[in-house]
Amino acid sequence: MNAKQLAAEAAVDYIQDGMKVGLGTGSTAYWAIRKLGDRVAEGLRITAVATSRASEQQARELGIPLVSFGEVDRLDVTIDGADELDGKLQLIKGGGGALLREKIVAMGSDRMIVIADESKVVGTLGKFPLPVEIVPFAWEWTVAALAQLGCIPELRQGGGELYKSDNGNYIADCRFEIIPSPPELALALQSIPGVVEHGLFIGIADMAIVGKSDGTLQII
Ligand code: ABF
Repeated sequence: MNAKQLAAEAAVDYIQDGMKVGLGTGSTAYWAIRKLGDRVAEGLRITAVATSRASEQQARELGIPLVSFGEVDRLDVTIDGADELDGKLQLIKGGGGALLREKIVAMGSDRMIVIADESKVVGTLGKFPLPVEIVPFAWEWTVAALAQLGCIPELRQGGGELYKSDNGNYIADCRFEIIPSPPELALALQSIPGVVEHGLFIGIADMAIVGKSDGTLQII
C-alpha cells in the first residue's frame, strides 16, 4: 500500500454510520473516496458533499450518496489532501484547482482531517506556489497586486489556454519560496478586490494523518 493510500484509509476509519462527510480532491483524497465506497458497499450509511467535479464523479460511480452542500447545514467531517502542511496544521491547498470549494466545505465541517504522504510536511510553508483564485475581470490588475506582496505570480494554464476553476475563475500560482507568517499573508490577500479565495488554510484543519514510506503513520 502506498503512503497516500495508507493515510487516506486511516482517515476513513473515523467515519461512522449516519455522518455527513466532505470529500476532498486530489490523488490522496482519491484513496479515501475509494475506501469510503467500499464501506458504503458493506452497508455504511453516509451522505457526502464533493469538493470538485472529479470527486463527485468518483463518488457517484462508487454509489456514495451525494447531496449538494446547500442542502445540508453542517458536515461532521471533511477528509482532504494538501500541497504543503506544517507542524501547526497550516496548509497550502489548491494545487488541484479546487481550493474555493475545498475551503467552503472544510469550514462548514465540524472536523477537517488532512491526509498526505510525508513529502507534504514542511517546516515553513511557501516552497509550493500558493494558488490564488481570482476573477477574470481585470485579472492583470489583480496579478500586479499579488506581485506587490513579494511573490512571482503566474496564471495557471490548462490545455494551451488559461485554466478555469470549477467556478469559472482563474488561478494565479504565487511563488513565494517562503511564507514567514501565513496569517499575515492571508489578511493581505483577502484585502485585494479581485481575489476570490487563496489556498492558505489556517486554523481550519484539526488533524493530519501522514503516511510514510516505511508503512507507518504520523499524526499531527
Ligand atoms: C487537493 O488536492 C488540494 O487542495 C491539493 O491541491 C491537492 C493535493 O493533491 P494530492 O493529494 O494529489 O497531492 O486536496
